[in-house]
Amino acid sequence: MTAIDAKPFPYHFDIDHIALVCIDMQRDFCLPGGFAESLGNNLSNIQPCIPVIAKLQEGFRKAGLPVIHTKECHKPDLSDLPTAKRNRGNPKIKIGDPGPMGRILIDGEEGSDFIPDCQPLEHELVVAKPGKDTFYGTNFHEYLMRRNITNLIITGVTTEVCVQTTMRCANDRGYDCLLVEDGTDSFFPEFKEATLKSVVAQGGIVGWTCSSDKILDHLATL
Ligand code: TIU
Repeated sequence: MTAIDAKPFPYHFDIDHIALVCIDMQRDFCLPGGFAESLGNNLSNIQPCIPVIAKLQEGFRKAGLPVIHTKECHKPDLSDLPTAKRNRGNPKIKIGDPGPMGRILIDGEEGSDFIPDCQPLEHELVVAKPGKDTFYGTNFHEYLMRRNITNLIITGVTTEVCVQTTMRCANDRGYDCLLVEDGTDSFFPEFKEATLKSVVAQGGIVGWTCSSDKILDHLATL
């Protein structure tokens, strides 16, 4: 067992049971012409976490620790897209419609691929998920249980949507989760701040947070 200085108290973990989870670092969320921009979001708000996540990926890989990537996307026939989701957002351009990076949020299209700075390595797990919760409609839980992974270091976009949803659902399944403060961003900075505060409130009701340098410093000592 080892520990990182974190909020609301030190985060204890065993190095053999930890993984980095990078949520939805896709062109559709981070680049012009994608899903997020179609919803009217200001993309500049989520750029700061990109180099931080790239550095964490490098640190985990150097330490020989698992890096897991998720991507929010749907099947080309839209069979996994509920009407309740398709009907939300921009009424003029919806999930599945053609955009500058291919069909919006569809698996296999350019927009649903990862941004160049956060590309998975060939052997790393990529979880294609139809929802905000990484466990919904995927084999994520089975994968983690098979590898005896109990501790998740969580990063990605957007903080209060897929990141927070996944963190809460992971906590309900028994995972100890740490959300990296500078390794996540929202289109709404106030929502990011509220999420960071809410997960550690009430004695860490959902988990822990800390900055990436604390994790990277710790990995460097291994
Ligand atoms: N719109 C928004 O903030 N997020 C999403 O739709 N998905 C994720 O958070 N990945």
